[in-house]
Amino acid sequence: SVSDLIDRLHEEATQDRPAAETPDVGIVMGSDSDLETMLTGGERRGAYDAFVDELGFAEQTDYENAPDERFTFETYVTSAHRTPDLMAAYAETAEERGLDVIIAGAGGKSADLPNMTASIAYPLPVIGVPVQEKSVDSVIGMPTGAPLVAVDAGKSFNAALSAAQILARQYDDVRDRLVTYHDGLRDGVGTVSRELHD
Ligand code: RP5
Repeated sequence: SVSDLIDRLHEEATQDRPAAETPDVGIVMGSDSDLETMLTGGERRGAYDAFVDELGFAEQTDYENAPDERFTFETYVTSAHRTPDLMAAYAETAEERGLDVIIAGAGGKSADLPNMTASIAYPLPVIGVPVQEKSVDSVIGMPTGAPLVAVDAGKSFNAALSAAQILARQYDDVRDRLVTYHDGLRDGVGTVSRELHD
């Protein structure tokens, strides 16, 4: 239940676990209808693909048991409107639970989860993902003094890369993986124009 989950988050926040065993990135979203955009990117690719396929992260489903991979993310569905208490508990405990950055996605015209999470989790950085085009203004429209970094609608893939860029300032290994991924983007660029001119 939601209250069990809230209790568990607070309990985990009191545990003194080594950094290698706690999730590095938290992915939260307002509804399970956001899962596809947030994780697989629908017709594009999403945060899950960026983390697992491109950067060698693993999903940590259980706070107690870290996977073999050093860098991990966790995924939670929590709504600013349906479960504001769970949203607040997640954001309040994020830093103590060992997270370095949160990716928060929501859709609709009242996409409040990213900005509320950013306000409560401050100073932890939060990257907002508007799940739909109509959610963009709601996600980016933060008052002066309340920062939230955001990507374009549906671009959870880029949110994962941005989260990794934040981690890369601290972990050379993540930096190297990002550079390798970026170098790979060069493959194929330029090919079409050469073929057209041959
Ligand atoms: C938002 O409302 C959620 O993030 C979701 O994108 C949208 C619709 O949610 P459901 O009605 O599909 O659960 O808060």
